[in-house]
Amino acid sequence: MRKTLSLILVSLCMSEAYSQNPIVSHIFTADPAPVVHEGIDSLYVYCDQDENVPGVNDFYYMEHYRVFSTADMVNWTDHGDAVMPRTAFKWMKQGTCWASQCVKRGGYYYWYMCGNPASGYNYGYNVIGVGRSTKPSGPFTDPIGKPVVHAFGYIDPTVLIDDDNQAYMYFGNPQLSYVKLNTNMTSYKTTGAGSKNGIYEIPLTEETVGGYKGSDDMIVGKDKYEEGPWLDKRGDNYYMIYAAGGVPEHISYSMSKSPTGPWEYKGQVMRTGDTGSFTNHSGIAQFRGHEYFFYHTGWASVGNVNGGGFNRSMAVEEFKFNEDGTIPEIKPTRTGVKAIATLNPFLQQQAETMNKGVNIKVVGNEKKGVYVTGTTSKSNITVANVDFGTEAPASVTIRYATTLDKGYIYIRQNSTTGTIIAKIPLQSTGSEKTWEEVTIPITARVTGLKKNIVFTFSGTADATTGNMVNIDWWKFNTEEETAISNIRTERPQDNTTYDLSGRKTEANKLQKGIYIKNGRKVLIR
Ligand code: FUB
Repeated sequence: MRKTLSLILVSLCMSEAYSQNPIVSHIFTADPAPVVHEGIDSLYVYCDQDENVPGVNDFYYMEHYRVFSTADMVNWTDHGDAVMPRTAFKWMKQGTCWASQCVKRGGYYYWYMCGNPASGYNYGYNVIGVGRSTKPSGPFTDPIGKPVVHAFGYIDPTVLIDDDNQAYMYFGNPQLSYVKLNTNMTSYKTTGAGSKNGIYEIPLTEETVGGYKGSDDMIVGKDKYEEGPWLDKRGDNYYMIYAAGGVPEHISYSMSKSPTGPWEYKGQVMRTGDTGSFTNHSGIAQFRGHEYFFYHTGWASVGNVNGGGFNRSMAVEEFKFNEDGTIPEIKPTRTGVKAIATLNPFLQQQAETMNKGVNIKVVGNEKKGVYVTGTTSKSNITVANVDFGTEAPASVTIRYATTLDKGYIYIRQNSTTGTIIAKIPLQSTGSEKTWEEVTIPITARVTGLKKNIVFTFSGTADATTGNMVNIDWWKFNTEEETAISNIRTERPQDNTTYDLSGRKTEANKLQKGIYIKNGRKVLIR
């Protein structure tokens, strides 16, 4: 469903909302790869979803790639669980959707990812593949039906298209290597001086990455490249940022004046700290003049599952490059980054745009539609930094689908127990996929900048589906907009039909047009 998030820019001093780390709390997310695609005023983060099941898959079990985007740094839009289905890549083994990165070239977005090959495919131990889409949030499909490159240790691809249009893809654990991608972005040049069939290996020394692993498995020197490379460029400086040191990992970096090195080790960016995850994986992106550093932690708890090394969650910090181009040390924080814009509640907002989600599911993709499911009366969705301005809304419209005839969605100020702004009675729409728009009057006057508004739920989940309600989008309405909307105050009891001016109309006198019956729009053709 089309993203219509639109934001009013405000100065930083007007807005004190913070993202709060981790940035996604309704699922576990790992290996963040941030990017601002040319021509789109949002920051996207591509990642994978940790779905470790203790006792079943006690390792990195990931079956879904995920994409999140933001325009304000405090509310993130979850683009669904089917943005790049693993099943679209027949050669990729189930549950091995590991780290990734997406770049745009021409009219296509290319999402590079890694994992293990499915049984029956003779691709060695690790594979790096690519999905392609015309949209940044997909759905992505397999353009070539095979990996781009494969061999033991070929994981964690990072891609940079340089100013001369040559694209470089680095990857690897424990060896850092790169290829020069062809302009089709799905294959690489298989010849080149100093390469083995097009694969260039970076010498891992104290000079290039601060240290190396000795024959007795000990780290020799101050540091050591491990995995998760991130290739980027600012001015004429190239950056290689990577997880280092063995586990627990920290983040270190090297710099060069060329995308192919020689690389010079510069030091640690994020030290091993109390992040609750023994791996770390980072990426940087510049958005509206701010530099952001993304990494992962074990900080989120999802439902009753605690975070940890196999249940990770993405986080973000703002930083500034030093004057000489080096990167300062960045500390992990719980507060995260400041909002850079407010969210306008008078514009249609997707339900999957949120600061925090508890006991909810976000499913679908841009083609099928993305929506949020509230599953229990403990489900809630927090939207941050919402600016109602000076005119209090008179009503709110919500597009939902439910099989329940009991229960409510509440919209509250500030917290899950805050003042109720609107109370939306649930009435069965016929099925979980039959959508209806309902407009409800506001119960508490609200103006100005609100730190949060929170959607909470009451009722009992459908015994068959385990769900309560699916929400597509919501929007507050001014008095003027409300005057031409149908207002439902409670579950409608009669079948009276109204025209859009609110005049009662006899059923046998309906002309062509839109009417309201039982609080639902009826189209007479
Ligand atoms: O997420 C699986 C693996 O853990 C990634 O490929 C590594 O970078 C590490 O974060």
